[in-house]
Amino acid sequence: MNKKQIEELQIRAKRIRRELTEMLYNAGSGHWGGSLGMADIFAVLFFGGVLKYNPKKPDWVERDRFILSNGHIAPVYYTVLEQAGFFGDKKAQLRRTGSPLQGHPSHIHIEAVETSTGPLGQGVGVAVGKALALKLKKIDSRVFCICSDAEHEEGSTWEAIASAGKFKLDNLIFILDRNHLQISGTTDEVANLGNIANRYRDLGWEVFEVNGHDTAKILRAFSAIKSKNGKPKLIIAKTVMGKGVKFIENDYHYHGRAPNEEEYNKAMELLK
Ligand SMILES: Cc1ncc(C[n+]2csc(CCOP(=O)(O)OP(=O)(O)O)c2C)c(N)n1
Ligand SMILES: [Mg+2]
Repeated sequence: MNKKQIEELQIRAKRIRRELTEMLYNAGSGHWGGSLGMADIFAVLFFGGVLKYNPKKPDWVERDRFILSNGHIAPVYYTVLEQAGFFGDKKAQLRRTGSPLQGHPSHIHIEAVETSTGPLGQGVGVAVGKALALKLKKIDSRVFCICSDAEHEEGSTWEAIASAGKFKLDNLIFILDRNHLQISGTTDEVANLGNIANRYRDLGWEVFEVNGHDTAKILRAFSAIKSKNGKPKLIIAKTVMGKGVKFIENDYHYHGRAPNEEEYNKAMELLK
């Protein structure tokens, strides 16, 4: 990618941050901090030529499977699906009764949502199962799964990671939203995660680390993971919860809060 294309992705990420902020403000509830923190990664995945998808045919067999395991950051996902054309002209409101934009992503409501998520640790297990199924069916697609650091407090997450190593699922890519925060404090305060990279390596994974807000480096990380070497891949994205809205950055109280009117106005100034 050249400099201009990288700049376009940075502009895209800002637009994603603005639109998800508006979506949350209109809803009056939802998860703002983590959504802002993952906007740069989502921009590269969906608009940087990484993921294979067809908004007109969400069930296209050769699509890459994308799973947002930390389903609470649904606002960034919905914003991206909308910008990528998955919703056509339909406008829906977040968190309204009957709306497809449920508080957490729901496959029943949106076909493009590969699997419903929300319970921490659930999506990672499904991602491993889908990667194994693709191998067995000899379909040459990949599974991309975004997951959070608090999900690594769940025992079942580690069972899934161990299985992926055992089955040599080199068609599986996890992107870890490593913001060191969760709902009630830092991940260090709440649980001891140890050295996540080493734990994955021990279980047969290849591990990459990247600044989750540096578009050029994120692109480079995604191009480094193409090798079919029998190892599932983990990209640890070092992120800042609330990125782009200075006055909420790194504050876990914004894990599950939507902006009030004053915060919304201030945020939109910052995201111009
Ligand atoms: C199995 C399960 N336990 C508890 C919860 C409640 N819960 C929602 S988000 C969260 C932690 C959030 O931390 P993280 O996933 O790292 O997301 P971030 O705050 O960084 O966006 C918890 C405990 C849940 N959704 N699922
Ligand atoms: Mg976190």
